Amino acid sequence: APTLIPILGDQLSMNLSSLEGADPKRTVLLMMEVADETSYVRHHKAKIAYILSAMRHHAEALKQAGWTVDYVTLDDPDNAGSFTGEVARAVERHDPERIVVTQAGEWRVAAMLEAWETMFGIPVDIRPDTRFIASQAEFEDWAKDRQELRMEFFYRLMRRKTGLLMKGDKPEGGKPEGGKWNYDADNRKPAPKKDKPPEPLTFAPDKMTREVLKLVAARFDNHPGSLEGFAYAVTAEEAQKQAEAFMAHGLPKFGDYQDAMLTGQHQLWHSVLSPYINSGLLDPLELCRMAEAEYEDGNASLNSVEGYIRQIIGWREYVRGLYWHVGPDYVDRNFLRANRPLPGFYWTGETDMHCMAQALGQTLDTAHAHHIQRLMVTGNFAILIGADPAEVHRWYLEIYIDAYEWVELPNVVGMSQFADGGIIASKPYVSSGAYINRMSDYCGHCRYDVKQRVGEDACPFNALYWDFLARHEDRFGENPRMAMPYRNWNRMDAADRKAIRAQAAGFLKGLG
Ligand code: FAD
Ligand code: DLZ
Ligand code: SF4
Repeated sequence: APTLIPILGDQLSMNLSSLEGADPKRTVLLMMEVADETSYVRHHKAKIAYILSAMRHHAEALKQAGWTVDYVTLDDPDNAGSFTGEVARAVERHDPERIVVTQAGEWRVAAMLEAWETMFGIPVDIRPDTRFIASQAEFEDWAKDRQELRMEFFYRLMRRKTGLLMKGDKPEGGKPEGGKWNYDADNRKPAPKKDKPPEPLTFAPDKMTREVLKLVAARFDNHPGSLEGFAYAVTAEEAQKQAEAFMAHGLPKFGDYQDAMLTGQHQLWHSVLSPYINSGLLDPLELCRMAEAEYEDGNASLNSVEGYIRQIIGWREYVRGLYWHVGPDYVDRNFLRANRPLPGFYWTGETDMHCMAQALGQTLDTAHAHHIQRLMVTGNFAILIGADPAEVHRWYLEIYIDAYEWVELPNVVGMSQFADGGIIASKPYVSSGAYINRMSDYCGHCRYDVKQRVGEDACPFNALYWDFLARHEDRFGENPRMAMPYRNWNRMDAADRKAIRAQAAGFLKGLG
């Protein structure tokens, strides 16, 4: 009897742990398009199209490599609609002697896998996902006995483990390249006037992708987002092209303009590789080695390359470790007791705030926005208005092409909404319009005046920011990292403070 190896939609890697040691002649790989996964939130149409097309292309690549693939499509009339239902049908079809599977990326699906052994009465070998650099045991070992779980320290451990940008033969005892671990201070340059960002690569949909686009348009008409101009890579080869283009044209300025925002641009000097890394088409460590080689060859500066590597072996690994560390009820955290519904314009992009219209519009068009748009525009606005973090979480999970719960949840609930009370972030990521104005060209195109705090034309972020601080003074007033803004707030005269708070109240009332 064969071994059955289910391959989930974010496990599109040839070197998956479940495939290790498997004999292609005695193995059936099972890939399943199922309604539960396409609909557990209202995913952006392009996200569904990307995942289904990448799955179909990966199935072809696996067959080319000599594997037997049993592929169940979404429109199969017998489709059971869930991973467990489809594995049950496959067990009937193939009568396997055992199931081998790589651990799922989230609590919800991990629980399904755990139930299979009892349910089907055959051994189920759930293997760790070795595409991550740190094992969960390593993360737990690092986290135990620590008061604070700061990314920076975990990152240093990963630098030592990988030897990336480490001097000396022995990475464990070695020194960081250039003498510092982190060059973030060099990475806050505002939106450039002269430098033109590289042209985004586009991948014209082939026949297989066109079929998927048709299926998604017909079946997920009520989901947010657009399929028009769908141009994502859907194979490992295409994703590799995008990676090479980024290394050549984006990486050299990645650090400098990491936080910059420009009207009409969602890529800038970013890589737009997260969808491919997260679904398995690209290997995170390999990308870091490519970036390191660009530094060694003198093509990219240390601040850019260190910054890029930190996002991957630092942030990405850290949020993944944290996701499993904090447990499934993290999703219910609401430290600030925020309960406002997310405004309707998050699903339409229709607002006079130009920064928001830009970030939301790009998101609805492409299912992507870069980090600072997610954190300091849409995320900032949501925390300032006191939006319900569970609802904010759902929005991010459904709207971004790279969103799987393990990576999205800590970024949203912890980093962006401070709903975990400060496990990830040491202070809330909030700002007035001044920050957005400094880092972008948005305010010049806006009907609001970023310099004003009160009145018809005042930038809403200003009053909302001060009102947020005032509302939460008992929580953040003593936080040393918030000392400066509180000093400024308390220095304003009482009448100004009152007018600002009235302005914020008026705006919030207008949101309904
Ligand atoms: P680049 O700017 O080119 O960064 C390089 C790579 O670093 C990315 O491809 C990604 O793999 C990794 N990375 C960077 N920052 C992070 C981070 N904070 N956490 C994990 N990995 C990171 N990223 C996701 O992959 N999925 C999400 O659902 C997601 N949700 C987010 C929600 C919020 C509120 C915020 C603030 C950030 C979120 N991020 C998420 C992180 C980050 O915004 C995206 O990884 C990034 O914008 C992807 O675009 P890029 O590939 O061009 O990134
Ligand atoms: C996100 C997603 C979607 C939209 N559709 C599928 C699908 O039809 N089949 C599948 O195997 N995976 C899909 N996924 C990704 C899964 O939700 C993902 O593999 C799990 O979240 C893993 O934990
Ligand atoms: Fe955004 Fe305010 Fe600038 Fe308008 S003025 S773009 S609302 S920060």
